[in-house]
This record gives sequence, structure tokens and C-alpha cells, in this order.
Amino acid sequence: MVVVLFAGVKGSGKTFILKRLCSHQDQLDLSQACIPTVGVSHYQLQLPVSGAHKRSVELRELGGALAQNWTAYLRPQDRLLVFVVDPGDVSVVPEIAVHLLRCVEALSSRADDSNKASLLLLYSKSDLSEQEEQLRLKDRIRLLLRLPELLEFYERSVEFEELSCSVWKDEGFPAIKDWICRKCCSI
Ligand SMILES: Nc1nc2c(ncn2[C@@H]2O[C@H](COP(=O)(O)OP(=O)(O)O)[C@@H](O)[C@H]2O)c(=O)[nH]1
Ligand SMILES: [Mg+2]
Repeated sequence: MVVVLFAGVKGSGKTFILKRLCSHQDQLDLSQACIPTVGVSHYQLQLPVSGAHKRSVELRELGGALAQNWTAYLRPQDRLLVFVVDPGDVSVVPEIAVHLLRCVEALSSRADDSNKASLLLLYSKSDLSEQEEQLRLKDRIRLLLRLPELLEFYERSVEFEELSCSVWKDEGFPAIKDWICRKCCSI
């Protein structure tokens, strides 16, 4: 079974994103506070393949408390990772930088000449600021994480994309599903 791993520091929004991806918006209780994920949580996403056929993909949340050991949860065959970042929370940038680098290095080591690994940097909580401010926050994160240099270093083994979403406003989810679909169907 194809597994897509979701990592990101505690409070970045992983659990809400996964619940939204795997259920309908009207089934989500947004008033319910999320208990911080302990360990690893498993979700199933049904992807349309052709006609009425569906393909099941497992989405696996790596809890923020496990951050020191996230890479130990990547199996040798895992090449798909979504790294969730709340762009408004600059206080955790040093933490993100360390863990992102570890994750990219682990992904890269699983790639080979014919199979690159894929990283989706997913900016959460886009409802918290206006569009212009969102762009500024993302630019700040890219700069603080030295993202261009990091990506250039790993460009031969890791394909990189960025997306934004808001569970509150129900925005960005078709594009995330499309990324998962494209990546899983090419495996
Ligand atoms: N404004 C806003 N807040 C969100 C959104 N998604 C999650 N949150 C908040 O972020 C907190 C942490 O979310 P959670 O999914 O538990 O983060 P995790 O620790 O990465 O799994 C939640 O308690 C929510 O209050 C969103 O789309 N918009
Ligand atoms: Mg969680």
C-alpha cells in the first residue's frame, strides 16, 4: 500500500488537514479542539482511479512529539512526504529547519535514478491573514529556511512543490488531493 507521510511541528495543523482530506467538510466538527497526536495516526483516503474504481491510500501523521525520530518512521520504500508549516508562527522556524533538513535527507536517500522522492511543503491556516500578507509570510519562511539552497542541493533526488490551505475556510484541498493522486498514481 502506498503511504503518504505527514510531518510538521506540533500545532502546525496536520490533524485537522488529515481529517478534512479524509472526510467531508460538513462532517468536521471545527469547534472540537484537537488533542495533540501521540505517536502515529493512520487515515485512509479513497482516490478516484477510473470510472467507479477507487484506490485506497494511507495517510500517516507523524506526531510532533516524535520529531526527533520522524525519519525512523520512513520505510525504505516511502518517497512521499507532506511537511506542514504554519507560516505565521515564526517562533518555531529553527525547529522546522532542523526537522525539514532531516526529512529531506531521508527522502533523498530513498530516491534512485528512475524514482525521485516528492516533498510537498504545505502552508496551513491561510485564513489567518489576507492574501498579500500570506505571500509575505511565505517569502519570510522560504528565506529563513534557506529553501532555495536546500532545494538546489537535493534537486536531483527530491521533487518539490508548495501549496496552501485552510480547514476553516475549506480552501486548498482539491489541489492537495490532486498532488496525492498524481504522486500515488505514478508509483
Ligand atoms: N485558523 C486556523 N486554525 C487552524 C486550522 N487548522 C488547525 N487550526 C488550529 O491549529 C491547532 C492545531 O491543529 P492540529 O491539527 O491539532 O495540529 P497538529 O499538532 O499539527 O496535528 C488547532 O487546535 C486549531 O485551533 C485552520 O485551517 N485555520
Ligand atoms: Mg496532530
